[in-house]
Amino acid sequence: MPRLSVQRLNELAAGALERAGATAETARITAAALVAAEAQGLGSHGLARVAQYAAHLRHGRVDGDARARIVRDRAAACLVDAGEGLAFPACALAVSEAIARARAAGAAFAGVTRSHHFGAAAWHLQPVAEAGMVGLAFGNSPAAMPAWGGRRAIFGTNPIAAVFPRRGAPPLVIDLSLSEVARGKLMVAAREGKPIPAGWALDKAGHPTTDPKAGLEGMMLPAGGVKGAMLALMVELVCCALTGAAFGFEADSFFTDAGNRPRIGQAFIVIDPDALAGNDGFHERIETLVATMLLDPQVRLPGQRRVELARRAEAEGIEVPAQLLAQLESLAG
Ligand code: NDP
Ligand code: PYC
Repeated sequence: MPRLSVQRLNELAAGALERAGATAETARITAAALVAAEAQGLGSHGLARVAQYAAHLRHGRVDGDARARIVRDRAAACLVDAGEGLAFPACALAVSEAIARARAAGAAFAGVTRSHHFGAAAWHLQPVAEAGMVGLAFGNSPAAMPAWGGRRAIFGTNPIAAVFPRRGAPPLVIDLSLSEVARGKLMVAAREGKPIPAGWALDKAGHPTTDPKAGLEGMMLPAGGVKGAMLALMVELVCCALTGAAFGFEADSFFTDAGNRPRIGQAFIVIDPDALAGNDGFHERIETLVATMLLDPQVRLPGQRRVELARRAEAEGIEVPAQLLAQLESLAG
């Protein structure tokens, strides 16, 4: 498999997005997030999304010239309008606002409306951990799961993420979809011609399937049954009722080139531990829990695997399937 440096992949991904109509700055920020996801082992939210975003730019599903801006603003809360553009610049603005406001107020909420796919949810929280604060991220996505008991897709796979900084160690990073797995994992399995485990998805007739293509045409199953479905409902409400964004059932699939502008929402909460237990108290509590967890040698901390993979990718480059690389090179011209 060809191996490319992180820098070369950034150039290719940014080139592809710019050629499809994104401004140079939007293309740069978006490419950095997708390459970082690939480097962290999240192929479902990495380079494979470049072609998807480029197709959305070309089909007018996303405005390549959009400029994110703050449209509502009160004390520790603010709302960013992504302007129907790619999500990454809008989320970066929301997170930097939330950090600044949490520093002043102790905690802050920043919502994003009229947005698009925001990739791996935890990516956006990196600056929060670097600022020594706790961050939570929520995003809704096009309908892929039924309400509990229903047969029609209404909620997205609706990822949630959290970061908790540590002193002298990588932050704890918890980052998951509220479906059994991210839908992007079906996209990757379909590309590789591999079956998916039973329990991930239903086909369009509502029967359990191990065929990723049938699963993409059908529905995802919620993580943990009714509890995942309730959390997905909560994410729709936090990301859309609070921001005015479109619900999952109002947005066309990201996995098709044509469709509407999804106009979905994201939300970020930032909390300064210094306003609560105090920084020393916060870190003592975190390390006590971590040390207790690690007494069991079978346990690993969430987030560490991604950091190690990213370090290795930075040093050794990233292996990219030949077909995916050819697609990237062709899109970048
Ligand atoms: P995974 O099932 O791959 O991982 C879920 C979480 O569990 C991660 O934090 C992972 O940490 C942790 N974890 C898994 N196994 C262990 C273990 N043995 N010990 C400790 N921690 C463990 O996630 P999903 O498939 O649900 O989601 C993948 C990505 O897709 C996420 O980044 C998510 O944000 C993104 N996504 C984005 C969507 C969007 O619309 N933008 C929609 C859906 C998903 P670790 O990373 O360290 O393995
Ligand atoms: O991977 O679950 C997912 C997803 C939903 C929308 C886009 N990707």
